[in-house]
Amino acid sequence: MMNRDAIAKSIETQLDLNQDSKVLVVGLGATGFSVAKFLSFLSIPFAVIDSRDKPPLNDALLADYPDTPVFTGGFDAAAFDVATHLIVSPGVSLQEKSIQQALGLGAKLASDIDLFACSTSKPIVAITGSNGKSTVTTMLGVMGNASGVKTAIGGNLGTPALDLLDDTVELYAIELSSFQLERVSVLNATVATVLNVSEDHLDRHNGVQGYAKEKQKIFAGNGVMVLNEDDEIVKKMQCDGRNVEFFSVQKKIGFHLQKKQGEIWLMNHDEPIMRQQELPLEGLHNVANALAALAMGSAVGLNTDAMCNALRKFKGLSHRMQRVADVKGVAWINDSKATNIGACVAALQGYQDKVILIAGGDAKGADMNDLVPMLKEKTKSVVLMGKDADRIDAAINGCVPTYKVENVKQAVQLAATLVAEGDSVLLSPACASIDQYKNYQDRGDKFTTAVMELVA
Ligand code: UMA
Ligand code: ADP
Repeated sequence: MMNRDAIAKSIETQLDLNQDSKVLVVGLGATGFSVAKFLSFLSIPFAVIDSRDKPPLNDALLADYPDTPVFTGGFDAAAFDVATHLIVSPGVSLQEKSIQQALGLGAKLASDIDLFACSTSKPIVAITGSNGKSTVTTMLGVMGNASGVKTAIGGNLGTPALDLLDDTVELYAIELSSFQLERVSVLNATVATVLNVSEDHLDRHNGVQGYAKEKQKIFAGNGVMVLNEDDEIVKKMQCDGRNVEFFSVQKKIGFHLQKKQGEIWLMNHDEPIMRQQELPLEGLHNVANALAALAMGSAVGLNTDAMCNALRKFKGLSHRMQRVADVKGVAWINDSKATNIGACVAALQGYQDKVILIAGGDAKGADMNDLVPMLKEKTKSVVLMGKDADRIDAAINGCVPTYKVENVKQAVQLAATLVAEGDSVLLSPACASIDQYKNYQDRGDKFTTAVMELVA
């Protein structure tokens, strides 16, 4: 973190924001609260607004900053009218009428990520993509720390970027969602990647192209671009005059795979760096994630041996292809974080034999027909739950046996009646969980509990 005066100056220069500004912090979740703390630190006056009646951090904010004007239960136009700057949380759509009106009247838009980027001179590694962001961000954290470089990880991953700022941190690895990127103007990451682009959040973005355009904003500035050679949309993001590094699990380019004396090696161009079989994570998509992480780590000068050692020990994150139990020869896998089609496809691709799939929830406007070829190839039957169960069933249209249930617990109970020894039951919903659960963790935990009840 730079000193207070340097940060104030940087924010004034880059965001035209100073102690005379009237800032409205829109959203009082984790992001809004981090922004409030940060503005207080700089003595910049602000008010907070949230459309919810009782935003999650309302009480915490009032306990710490009792004099803050807080508006809840709607987006009151009066609060917006006086604002010179809006700092809008990622959960709030920029298409909100009051936001559009305020911007039309000349208010400036900024985000917590802008404030963060203005406040550090340390290298920032920025990661986005439809899938693999959290895995790659966490890999960079373990690789950085294993290399003796104090690395802080956060952003969409969980800890708001502003809460990571600390003098002792030497490297920031920040996961960014398309919602965060759509409101970023200052980032200039030392190295950035778009891991992949598949349909997601189409309910909030203007088609896949609009969604990809938001993701591309991660490259604003002049840092190194790390691009996925295997992704048609991503590889076209290459800009002239920029340092570019590729990764690929299909072609021999940049960080890639090569067979040597019967073994597959992860390569840094011509240099073999580790054997694929040393990676504990399942699935080719995780090999792609490791290559992307290695490319980014190398771009910021991390030590190759230390990075590889960290990857050898990295067992992955919960709710991503996590084997929760083996019951009578049947593997039960929790991939609740598969909240879009791309993640579910990647999960199924990893299987040789057909699985019993538990899917469904909120499809966020995605075209479920895109999932069907993989379902035909890799599933014995599909147990469907949640808001868009009927839409998925209509897309499957009888080409695989389907069963409809009310929730994930019933899905486990039903799947248990379908299995034979040697089968895998995979929860990889291809949908968000918010129609029925608090979040994907809650859905994954309820899956695990139901599986454990079977064991008992
Ligand atoms: N909300 C309202 N009214 C408001 C403000 C928010 O209804 O005035 C709702 C939103 O629609 C949303 C929820 O409240 O459903 C939370 O929104 P928020 O902006 O307050 O969220 P934060 O608590 O600040 O958390 C955000 C990210 N959440 C979202 O983008 C929805 C967190 O990512 C992130 O970890 C955190 O900032 C710190 O950077 C979570 C997420 O689900 C994990 N991200 C999505 C994803 O990964 O698919 C994008
Ligand atoms: P994100 O943070 O982008 O949601 P995660 O690392 O949390 O990514 O993984 C989310 C889901 O996507 C999990 O189901 C995981 O198995 C799957 N996944 C991870 N990496 C990839 C990838 N490179 N391509 C496709 N799916 C992936």
